[in-house]
Amino acid sequence: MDALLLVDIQNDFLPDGALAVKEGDQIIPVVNELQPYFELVVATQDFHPADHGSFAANHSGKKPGEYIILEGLEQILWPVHCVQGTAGAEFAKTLKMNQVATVVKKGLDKNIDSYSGFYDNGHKRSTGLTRYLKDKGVHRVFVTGLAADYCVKFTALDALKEGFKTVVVQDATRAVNLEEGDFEKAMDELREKGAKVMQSKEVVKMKS
Ligand code: VGL
Ligand code: ZN
Repeated sequence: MDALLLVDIQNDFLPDGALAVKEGDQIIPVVNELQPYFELVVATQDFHPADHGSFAANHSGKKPGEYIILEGLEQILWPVHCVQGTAGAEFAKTLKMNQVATVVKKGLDKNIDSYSGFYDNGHKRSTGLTRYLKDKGVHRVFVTGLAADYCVKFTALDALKEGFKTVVVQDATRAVNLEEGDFEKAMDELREKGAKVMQSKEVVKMKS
């Protein structure tokens, strides 16, 4: 069975959000169109406590884009985003949620960030997503969402490591692009590690 993964399609990653992804809103109609072709749809939600260690504001004198060591791991600092209980953490208003079977929350531990929907960045704690998908008989995942160079990339890389065939839907994701070219770099790395990069219209054709 195939599953469609919707990674972090939340207000703070849309163009007016706290950690805005350029054109992030443009993926929503694409993702909504894809959903009916899948028997299983799972969403992830970046869901930080206000005192999260990945926020520059929680480290005096630090600005977004700077690096620190957080509990032994290199951590790039972000603007405050996706704080539990705020509108920024909510799913995009136009994202269809009626088909979403479960929501996997991540980034809850203030001492470690979690880009992947499967594990924290130290690969210490599982979110339970692998077990959930395997119990449902999923062998292949199609990854969409935000952002291509962070949470989508790390979710897809972990999916490969966990033994899933992995497809990234290129027009259903956009990048933060802290450096120019990060989108292409992410797609290249994903292909190199064994993921397939497809267009949504190819996915529709294949599932029709
Ligand atoms: C993300 C940076 C920090 C993402 C989440 O969803 O790509 N990026 N938290
Ligand atoms: Zn985050």
